[in-house]
Amino acid sequence: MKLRTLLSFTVFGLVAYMLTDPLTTDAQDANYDESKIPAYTLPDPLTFNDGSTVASSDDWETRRSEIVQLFKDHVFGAMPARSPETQRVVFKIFSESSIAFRVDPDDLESELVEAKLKEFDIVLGVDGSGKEHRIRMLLVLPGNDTTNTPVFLGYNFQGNHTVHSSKKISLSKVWNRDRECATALESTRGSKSSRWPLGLIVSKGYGVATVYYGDVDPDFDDEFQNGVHPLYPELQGREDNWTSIGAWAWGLSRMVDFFESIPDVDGSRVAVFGHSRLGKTSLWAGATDNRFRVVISNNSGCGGAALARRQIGETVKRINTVFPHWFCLQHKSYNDSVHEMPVDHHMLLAAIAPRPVYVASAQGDQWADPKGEFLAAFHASPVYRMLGLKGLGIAIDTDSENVESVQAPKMPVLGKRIGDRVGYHIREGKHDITRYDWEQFLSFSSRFLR
Ligand code: GTR
Repeated sequence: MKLRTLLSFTVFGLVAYMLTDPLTTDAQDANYDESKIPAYTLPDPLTFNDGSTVASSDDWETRRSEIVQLFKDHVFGAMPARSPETQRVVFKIFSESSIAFRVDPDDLESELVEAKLKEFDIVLGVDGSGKEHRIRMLLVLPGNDTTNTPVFLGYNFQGNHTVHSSKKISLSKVWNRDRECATALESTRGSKSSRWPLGLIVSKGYGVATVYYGDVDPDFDDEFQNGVHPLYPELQGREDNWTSIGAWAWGLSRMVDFFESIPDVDGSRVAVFGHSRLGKTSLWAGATDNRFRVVISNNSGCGGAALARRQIGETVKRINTVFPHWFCLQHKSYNDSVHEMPVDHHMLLAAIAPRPVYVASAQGDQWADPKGEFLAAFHASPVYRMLGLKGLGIAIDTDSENVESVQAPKMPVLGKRIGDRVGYHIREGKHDITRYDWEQFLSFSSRFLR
């Protein structure tokens, strides 16, 4: 074929692909008009399944367990039960080195901070065929000889080596999300470093722990044949099947088991965070495991912090269709009847109470419904208030404190963090994690991790 013919075929193919790709067309065709949101009533996190009221903080743990169970049954699926056996940690150190980071890599005059890099291979279990399931964690610690460090724990999307350009970090050797190559390319080192301001985080005395999420479960629909799913085959073939988000959340809990077994990290001071699908994951991990001291979701949208009933931007039907492995079978039954779900996502945030939860949105990320993320934070807040704590704690059009019963609060202004135990910000810009986001996570968390 002549080069020009090949080129025109390629351009034609690309245009045809862009017009037919469900990700592009659905995002364009989605509803972004507030006036078209159907009327909805949110289920009340402070009413028990039997209709009785959660009268006092003594009732909360029982109601919280009910909410978590509802999310298992209707949204994210079941999880392997915890036992001393599943929590037994087997690991080995893969590498250990020293490094120094600029607090601001764009400013060569900024402070240089010492840090330690450690890589661990952690065994999560042995599947039916006798194959060990291992993950590799990158742990970045402040200083040179720190113990009991509070850490931010979160997955990365494309391999540990993408968080910083240092050659001391090993290249990811598993399925790569963008290219199906066995080992990641050298050229991708540090490619996501703008999302990981390690110098800034370390300068505040925190560590960072990260694992490539595909190490726990590759992110495609293979009917749960790979990743950690073969470890628990009994959790498949049911309406509340163990999903990919469920597997990633479970993996985060196993990482806390690991922290509890090493001196470097204080396992009781772990902030779990995640962006986008991994923000949905961090919320689910935070709800199911109360060892996470702080829970942070960034641009998590549909299936994360955003209220499903608003049906604006990404919808339950669309997410279930394009990413069937993220949610359980039962969740698909709400594709056309989201109002029948016994939960909405303000209850996912509430299930983290009394622990602090932070929700971050971006103005240019309407697909994730920033307003729905904010409203979920707002409607989770009465739970905190019932517990004698301040949730979002916003006063709306009045001077009084804690006016969290007002039905239609206004969106906070761009670039201004609000809240108390429930924190929120919306910034300018697109779907991403920025240094600004991190500055907010750090200052929100400092009260609880110190
Ligand atoms: C999108 C998806 C979102 C979000 C995002 C991501 O395609 O529609 O729900 O999770 O991916 O994870 O980057």
